[in-house]
Amino acid sequence: MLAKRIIPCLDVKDGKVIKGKNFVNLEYAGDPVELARRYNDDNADELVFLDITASYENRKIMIEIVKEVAKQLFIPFTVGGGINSIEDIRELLNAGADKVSINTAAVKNPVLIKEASEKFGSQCIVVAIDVKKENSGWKVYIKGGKETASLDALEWAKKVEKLGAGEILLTSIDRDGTKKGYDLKLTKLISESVSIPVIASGGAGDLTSLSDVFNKGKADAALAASIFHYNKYSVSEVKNYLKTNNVEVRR
Ligand code: 0VR
Repeated sequence: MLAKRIIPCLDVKDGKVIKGKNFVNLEYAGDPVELARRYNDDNADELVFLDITASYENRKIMIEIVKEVAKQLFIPFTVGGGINSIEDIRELLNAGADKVSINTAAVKNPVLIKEASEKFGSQCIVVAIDVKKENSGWKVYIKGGKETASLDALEWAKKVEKLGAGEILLTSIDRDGTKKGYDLKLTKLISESVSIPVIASGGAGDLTSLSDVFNKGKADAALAASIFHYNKYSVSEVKNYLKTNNVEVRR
């Protein structure tokens, strides 16, 4: 059994880390370089950086910040936000990212997943899937949760695996920032339907929500933002709790 990973997430808007609830009401939560250094030193297994307002003019800001953040890290570094071409991916990998996270562009142009995996290796390609619970299932949203993709989350997860995605970053918009716990039914459904790793995201709250997402949600990794940025827990505290509750984590 592979050890489970704990992954802090820096949601970045105009060069600053922000945090909201359900992807709205965004508030300042810190400096990306300072937080990256803190999480690297606090034994995080990986770090995710999401530029949530990525557009062309922000693209250049993003590259410079990615370079600065990468200098703080000795752990795998995933960067997402507005990525929509092979060139964007190459630029970010050259700037120090180990992996990229593709969301909207994957929905609009699925063959990008295939091309990028073939070119850079599937281990570099994370497909982010943001979802909202609707009736009996979960629907996929793009553009920072602002637009429905008219896709069923389970069908889309299976498709991105076939296209060559190396990992899925699965975010519940309903749970984002609420600290009510991850959407365990969603996470379990997707984790048991694909053979690539699933990173659960959205809702991390008390320590039991972390053990639950592994034990009940069957996730391979847990991403969290609020509990870390607002110092509810340190990464080390989370990992020590998991170790004492029989969840295998790295040192
Ligand atoms: P917590 O629930 O605070 O741990 O948040 C985890 C996760 O939902 C967030 O780090 C991140 O995925 C939220 N994402 C986006 C966004 C937030 C605001 C606007 C857009 C986006 O596009 O991912």
